[in-house]
Amino acid sequence: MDRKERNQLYEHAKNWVLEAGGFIRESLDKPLTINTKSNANDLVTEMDRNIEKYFAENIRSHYPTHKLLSEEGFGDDLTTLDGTVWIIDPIDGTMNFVHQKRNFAISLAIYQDGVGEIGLIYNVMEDILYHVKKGEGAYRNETKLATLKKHVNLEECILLINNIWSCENARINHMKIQELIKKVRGTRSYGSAALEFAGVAEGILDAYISIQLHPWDLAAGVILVEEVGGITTQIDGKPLNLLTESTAFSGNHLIKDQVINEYIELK
Ligand code: 2AM
Ligand code: CA
Repeated sequence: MDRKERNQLYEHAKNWVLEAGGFIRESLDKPLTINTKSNANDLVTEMDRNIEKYFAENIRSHYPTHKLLSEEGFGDDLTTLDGTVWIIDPIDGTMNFVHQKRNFAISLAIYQDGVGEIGLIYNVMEDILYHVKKGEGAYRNETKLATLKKHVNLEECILLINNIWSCENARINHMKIQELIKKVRGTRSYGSAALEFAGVAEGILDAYISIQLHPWDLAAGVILVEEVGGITTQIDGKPLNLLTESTAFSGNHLIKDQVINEYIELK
């Protein structure tokens, strides 16, 4: 994708993200219909659907050849990432949205033939936009993000981890995860994967692990973290596949090797 095309796409995407954020803020006090999806704690509201519909309609009218991969059903059924693909989570951190009315984000990424070109993560209530154009720097609002520190000992790390992974788990050796939790300086869990990736890219959090993310939870975050010299893989070090649900590690290369080699045992 050339620079001119990327800039034009970026301007549209940014304007739609900011406008969608405005709709959410304006509607925050109105009553919400809340439903559940894969389990009783996996929430969705009509706001998730309305915001995704807004993006789908805009993308289809301005860019009819582009594809959309998204959470709430307005996207395309994709079997490849060929062409220009928008990957969108209209509200990442829906549980936070419902219970806290803050700490949620809009996550939007644009990939060209599988390569991440544009990433936007908008913390709606704090009005903080993380944004990246591949090769042109990653930003938190107008502030350029620094390259990640290369050497951080695990003992000095803040690790993002959902506590549930450290309990009995069919997919991972949870005793090793408990060892990792004891090893690091501290753990955090924000409840919005996109904001967790943004924290890693900002360098205020050192590593993120999850055993269940969808493409729209991580697509923008991956581009942001990569732009500051970090890496995102599956939790066993294999490359991500953005067409399927996946495990994820994100952070600097050194922490990745330590975490994956010493603490991750998939069953
Ligand atoms: P969501 O809010 O868009 O559903 C919660 O720790 C993070 O994991 C959120 O980013 C959430 O995205 C994501 N997530 C992925 N799969 C999930 C699931 N089955 N249930 C709840 N959260 C899920
Ligand atoms: Ca969501």
